[in-house]
Amino acid sequence: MADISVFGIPGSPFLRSVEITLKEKGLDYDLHSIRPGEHKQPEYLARHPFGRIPAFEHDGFRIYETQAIIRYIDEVFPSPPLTPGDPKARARMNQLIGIIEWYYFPKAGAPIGFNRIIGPRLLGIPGDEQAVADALPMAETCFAEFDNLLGDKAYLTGDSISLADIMLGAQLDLFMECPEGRGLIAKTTRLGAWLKRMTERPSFAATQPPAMLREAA
Ligand SMILES: N[C@@H](CCC(=O)N[C@@H](CS)C(=O)NCC(=O)O)C(=O)O
Repeated sequence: MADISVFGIPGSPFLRSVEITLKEKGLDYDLHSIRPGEHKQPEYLARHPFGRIPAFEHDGFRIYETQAIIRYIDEVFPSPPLTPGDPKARARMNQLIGIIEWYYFPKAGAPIGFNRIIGPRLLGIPGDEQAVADALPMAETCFAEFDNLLGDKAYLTGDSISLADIMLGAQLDLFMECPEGRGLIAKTTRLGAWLKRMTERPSFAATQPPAMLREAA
């Protein structure tokens, strides 16, 4: 049996992306939950010098950065494949992962999610309304583009799920706990139905964020 360990703060959509990938592959793993703040302590920093969530270990091989982790899992455990064989579909997957990492998470999901969910619910810090307002235009652009890139397909890159569906599904499911997230998805044409399909998957059901985060806003 694979010796797989995942480290992080439950509720992190990046941690959840790794867990969902493992569940989709039918792999067992040990989840090492840490509390907020522990990710800046020496023990965790030895795994992840940048102090971000998650970190991963397989048979003594340690790696961090979510897309590197899930691409590794997909290569080492190829069934079912989560990377399209077709170059154009694979490029689309890579493009979406880039959008999530460069635009959506740092400029929309993180500032809005922190001030609506993580700060008030997990850390007891009141939300910064200006930070939410400043992030909204980028969130609008991202939702419009996710909807556009999905198009009429069942999943982001075709008829079956890819790593991009997993990463975006984990991000948007948490974002739906904010009124801004629910408002934005209501304006899309097909993204809402896609997110429902994703969150109904057993891999999503088995990796729900903690109730205290889901009860937000
Ligand atoms: N590029 C990193 C981003 C990870 C990331 O930003 N994780 C967030 C949680 S969703 C985090 O660690 N936040 C805590 C912090 O920044 O201190 C990855 O893909 O793993």
